[in-house]
Amino acid sequence: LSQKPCILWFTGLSGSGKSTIANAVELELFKRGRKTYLLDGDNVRHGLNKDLGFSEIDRIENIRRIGEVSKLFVDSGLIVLTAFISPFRSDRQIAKSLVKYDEFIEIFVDTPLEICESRDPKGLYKKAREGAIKNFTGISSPYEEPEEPHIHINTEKHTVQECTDIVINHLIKHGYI
Ligand code: GGZ
Repeated sequence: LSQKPCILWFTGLSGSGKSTIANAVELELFKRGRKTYLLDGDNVRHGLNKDLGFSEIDRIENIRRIGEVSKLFVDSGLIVLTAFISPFRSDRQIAKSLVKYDEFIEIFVDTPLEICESRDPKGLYKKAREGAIKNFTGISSPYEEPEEPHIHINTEKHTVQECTDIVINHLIKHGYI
């Protein structure tokens, strides 16, 4: 089965659904016989990037390393999925610039702050509001929305399955799979 290697770069707030959708897309690609690798906080922030926190400078370095690792995986022929807030436009632009123009697909997981905050599965927004967590994205640290994402997912309007289909259909339409 053929595939055109690329990076599916998911960006959005904490609790927006990036990881959920990225995992569902990866499962669908696996079912279709495609080779993938998913980078997320679980396998990156606990390992390669465990020396980094959430200051602006650390987030910049976090995304820089993730971009470089993603590039290596693209070179190895994989469809890479990344699920990080990646709040700064300039950092996403740098990650994009590391690969060929058609190898980077920016996916904006657009869930309003109020919805993310109402979900708050780990209680992080509550802690951020109380000031117990500093520099929390959306509360005390900025999130710069993508201006022209390749895929804009409005999660309020779609189920996880529909969000997954949107991404898969984009990959089919543009000849990645
Ligand atoms: C944002 C934070 C913070 C702060 C801890 N701000 O919902 P989660 O828990 O699982 O996802 C968030 C995750 C964000 O890490 P990223 O590597 O994606 O961020 S970035 O791209 O900006 O470097 C959240 C948790 O880490 N978390 N402190 N202050 N999210």
